[in-house]
Amino acid sequence: MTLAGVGWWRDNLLTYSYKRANNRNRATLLFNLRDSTMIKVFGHLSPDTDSTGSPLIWAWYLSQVRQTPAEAVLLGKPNTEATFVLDHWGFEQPQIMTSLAAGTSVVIVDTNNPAELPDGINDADIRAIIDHHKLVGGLETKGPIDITMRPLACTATIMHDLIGKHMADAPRGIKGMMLSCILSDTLGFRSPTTTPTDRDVAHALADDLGIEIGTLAAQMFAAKSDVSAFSEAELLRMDAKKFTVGDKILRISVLETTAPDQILSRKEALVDAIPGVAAADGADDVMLFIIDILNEEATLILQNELIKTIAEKSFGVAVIGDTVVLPGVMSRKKQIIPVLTL
Ligand SMILES: [Mn+2]
Repeated sequence: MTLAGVGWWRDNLLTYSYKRANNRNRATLLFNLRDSTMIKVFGHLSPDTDSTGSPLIWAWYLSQVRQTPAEAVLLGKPNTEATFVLDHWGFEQPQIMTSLAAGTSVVIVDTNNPAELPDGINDADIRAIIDHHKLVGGLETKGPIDITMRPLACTATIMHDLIGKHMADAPRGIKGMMLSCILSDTLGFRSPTTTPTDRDVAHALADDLGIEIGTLAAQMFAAKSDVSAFSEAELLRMDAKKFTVGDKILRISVLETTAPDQILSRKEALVDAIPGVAAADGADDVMLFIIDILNEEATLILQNELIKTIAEKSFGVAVIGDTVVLPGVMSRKKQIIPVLTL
């Protein structure tokens, strides 16, 4: 075909599509319909491995199995473990969504807490929620929707069950991502949140993939522990949830690591950064727990009298220095939030 011929085809096809769209309003309407039917699947702000991987798993399931166009997006930069896991299983980093247009179709995974979701979440068209956290309240939907919340350690474990027999069609990357999400949320089965279902699903996936769980978990935790590139303020916000204790609003921050000394060597600088972070985030104070994954204990920083009092009353420990070690404490959800008292 000559160059002129290409031009003729291009012009005529454009005319044809324009005529088919009838008028500008109809064209705009069609565009908006197409845009809003592309479902965005996302987890919480400050995405960890489960909030990065589970949206990819569910977007695969919706698009490829249910024939419903969907894409995974992130509500922020993934943490170092999630970045490692994306690369390890051959995924591009999903786009980071900075604003949510009203009416966008969304599926929310790994949280049901509006404080961990974009502003205007209730103006979106929430199609489904899949989560393993306590019901917080505050989300509003346009109609009845599918909600699946189960007391399992990981969103991906729930998805494994929901996807059911179609797991046989899942590509290696999806299965691997599922396994990584479970190893991350269970801290390699060390966290007391781990259920027999999480273990069984993880072992079945590892057998299927022909990989050794201990090796993958060690690589993931090494990636998570390399926090040298982050500022003190970034560390305090990396995995932090707001919680009210007595009349105080606290940011309960946990850092899961196999190298606690790397963080504890920055203790003074972390303590100096706390007032600024608390003020900027509308909290009275920050409680920072450094979770030692391998030794299965937490070190809590005691930067002032308020935090010392909370530590004594909540964990029944006598505090003397500016840190306290809490043996066996691994889970904010199961062992920290429920006992905090002032
Ligand atoms: Mn999770």
